[in-house]
Amino acid sequence: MKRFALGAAGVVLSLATYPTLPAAAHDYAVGPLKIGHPWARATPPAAKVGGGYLSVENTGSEPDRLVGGSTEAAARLEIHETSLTDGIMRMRERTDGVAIPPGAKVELKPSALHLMLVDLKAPLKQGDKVKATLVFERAGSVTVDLQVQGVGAPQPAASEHSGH
Ligand SMILES: [Cu+2]
Repeated sequence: MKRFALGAAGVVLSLATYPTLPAAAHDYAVGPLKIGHPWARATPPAAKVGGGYLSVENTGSEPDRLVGGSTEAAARLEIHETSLTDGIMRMRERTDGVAIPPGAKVELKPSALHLMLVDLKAPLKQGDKVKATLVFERAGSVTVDLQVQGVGAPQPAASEHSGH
């Protein structure tokens, strides 16, 4: 009886801990679009905005466009572009969205095209998962988990990205 109880506890423990392991395949698909490793950067306590990053690969033969989205973590999810002008980093909203041509893989990453979580309901904490819904003109919408990584994370910590 004692042995059985221990065994049952072990099973419960392994099930409970599984979701917290680093996800080897943290990818999503909608139609011919593949969404790779969505993540967000942890924010300082008083921050009202946070950055979200991912890749979109179009394996189909028709052009598509990321036109917007929403997130449970903030009032708005905007598409921004960072550019360096006169030595100053500036961000502007890309109201026309992001083209995803057939065969292309578009990266949303720090200091470039990115998602901006505007008016955060709470700071983004490392280790959190934040749901975000992305809307594409042709493929429709898909909900992904943004994995929150450290404040200074320049790129995903997952080993699959170490070659970048
Ligand atoms: Cu921004």
